[in-house]
Amino acid sequence: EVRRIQVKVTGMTCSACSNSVEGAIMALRGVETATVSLLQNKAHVIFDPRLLKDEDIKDAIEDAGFEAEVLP
Ligand code: 9UX
Repeated sequence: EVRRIQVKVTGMTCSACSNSVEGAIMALRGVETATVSLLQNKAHVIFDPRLLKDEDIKDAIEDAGFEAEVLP
């Protein structure tokens, strides 16, 4: 059982930004896949909902220095 979410990420201006967001998400235990689109300002994350909450993903992105909003 996995959960998939899309997160709007604001503040990424180069591919190093999107790589660091991707790395910050992937570093969380329970994340299976994280793909970040610089052009779409979005992250797509697949994770184990027993280990992480949506809010944990948001917090990791914000700790990396970007604004994040989990999309409905
Ligand atoms: Mo390049 Mo992205 O300095 O902040 S990593 S713009």
